[in-house]
Amino acid sequence: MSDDDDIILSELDDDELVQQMHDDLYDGLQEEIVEGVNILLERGWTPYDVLTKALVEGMTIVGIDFRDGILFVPEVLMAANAMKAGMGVLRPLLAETGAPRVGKVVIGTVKGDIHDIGKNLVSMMMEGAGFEVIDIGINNPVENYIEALEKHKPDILGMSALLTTTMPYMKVVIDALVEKGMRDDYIVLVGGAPLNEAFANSIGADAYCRDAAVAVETAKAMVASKPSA
Ligand code: B1M
Repeated sequence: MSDDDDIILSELDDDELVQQMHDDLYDGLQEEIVEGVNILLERGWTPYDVLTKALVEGMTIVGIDFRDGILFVPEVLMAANAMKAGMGVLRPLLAETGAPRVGKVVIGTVKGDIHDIGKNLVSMMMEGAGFEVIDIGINNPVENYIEALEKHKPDILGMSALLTTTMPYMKVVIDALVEKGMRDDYIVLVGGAPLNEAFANSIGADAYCRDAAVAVETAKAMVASKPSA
């Protein structure tokens, strides 16, 4: 039993509730996260604010303690699942903005990498901005990307990598596109915490996206300036 059992989320003011949600995310409490998300929405918060201020900021704290050896994989996995539960509530709301269809995106996490929260967030935000998103999941070898590109013929290929050991695989994918003469058919956007602009340039991507909001802005701008647009 923890003290948290006595806390009634709906009785907290917004700041306290967000703070409590950071704690609940840290403790991997899915039900409480879903409840907190719903309360903030009922109080008139936008889905985007709930996502960034209650969930993403909470996950940042988890990331710091994971890095510092205070949290370990099982705890982080629980936090990730709580985050996903909260994102599940927000997903339809973010996709519901009625924005006109602006383009198509195939997105996936690269081979060897199973991190998907950031990618899922990018997908949600892209959907909300009017993109059709085909999410091919995690741990994708080159073949999966090529198959999805040939099948869906998107405007954009998005790749995510969260590990310094998996980010070089993005170049493997881009090199394969070049080899097959497909590279110029797509805008290639890359993202993930260990990347930066210099890395994106060095592997031949069109742009590095620091976060989901930048991904949406970059995608919109690049699709709009495509010769065929
Ligand atoms: Co892992 N992990 N993890 N992990 N994990 C990191 C990435 C790490 C930085 C933690 C740390 O040490 N501080 C570290 C990597 C170190 C490094 O390589 N430099 C690490 C490690 C080491 C590992 C393992 C090796 C641990 C182990 O087993 N010993 C292992 C590897 C597993 C594998 O992939 N093969 C591992 C496992 C896991 C879990 C399974 C427990 C879990 C993942 C669960 C899941 O995703 N379903 C997990 C988590 C949750 C993290 C941290 C804590 C959080 C990542 C996250 O979800 N962040 C992370 C620490 C950190 O990043 N601070 C860490 C929140 C998310 C919203 O942000 O993903 O950055 P982010 O996405 C952002 C942007 O980067 C960008 O937009 C997103 C939204 O704003 N973006 C894109 C991302 N992808 C994009 C694609 C785009 C555009 C933008 O395309 C267009």
